[in-house]
Amino acid sequence: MPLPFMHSREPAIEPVADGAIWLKGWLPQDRQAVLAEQCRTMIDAEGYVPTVRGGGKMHVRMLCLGRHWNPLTYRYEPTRGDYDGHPVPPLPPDWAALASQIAADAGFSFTPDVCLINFYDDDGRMGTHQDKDESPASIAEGAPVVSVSIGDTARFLFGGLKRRDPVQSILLESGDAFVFGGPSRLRYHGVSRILPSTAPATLGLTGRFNLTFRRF
Ligand code: MD3
Ligand code: FE
Repeated sequence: MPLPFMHSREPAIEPVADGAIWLKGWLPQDRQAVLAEQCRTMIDAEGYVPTVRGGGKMHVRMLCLGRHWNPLTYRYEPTRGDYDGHPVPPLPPDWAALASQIAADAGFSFTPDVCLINFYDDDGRMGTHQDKDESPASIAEGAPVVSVSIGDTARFLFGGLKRRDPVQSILLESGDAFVFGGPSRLRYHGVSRILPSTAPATLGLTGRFNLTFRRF
């Protein structure tokens, strides 16, 4: 039986760039299991594969909490205007508290109001992009994005402020957190591939959930 605060690996804090802090093994396995189960339930009930401008489909299954990110307009909305018109499920307060705690460990004061859940199967990926659809006030006040990885390992690509800047390849494992703020907030990034069957066996999970907490 896993011990109450067992981690997948020894926790470590690693600054990757100015404002980009990798918190390896931050989330203990028992909390990973709880999050995995909550994500599974919510994505199965209300998740969808977003269709982007031009009609292509993304290679993740997505669910927005707190506010809906519209993949056709690249704007945040109170309802799912591009998909089914449903209201957006709320961001659970204990999830917001988790993100605040992670941000604090990275040196940021942060209260999120949005979480995007992305589910990646074996073929899941996300092209390189910038996250710049949050409000100008949020970007200006320096609110970070907090990411939590659960399940299979992902090859995460972390670039610079220009699309052609050099890219770092980082393996994000289950339980890792990452905080992107300050001068790293608008860096290009993406997920080039999932490493199948690498999730901790105790999670009973095939695939990867990524939670990104934001302040709209
Ligand atoms: C760097 N998600 O949802 S998380 C996204 O693994 C997104 O699902 C990826 O990119 C995923 O937009 C990457 C890491 C991440 C998230 C947000 C960032 C890195 C970031 C925002 C700014 C800079
Ligand atoms: Fe992103």
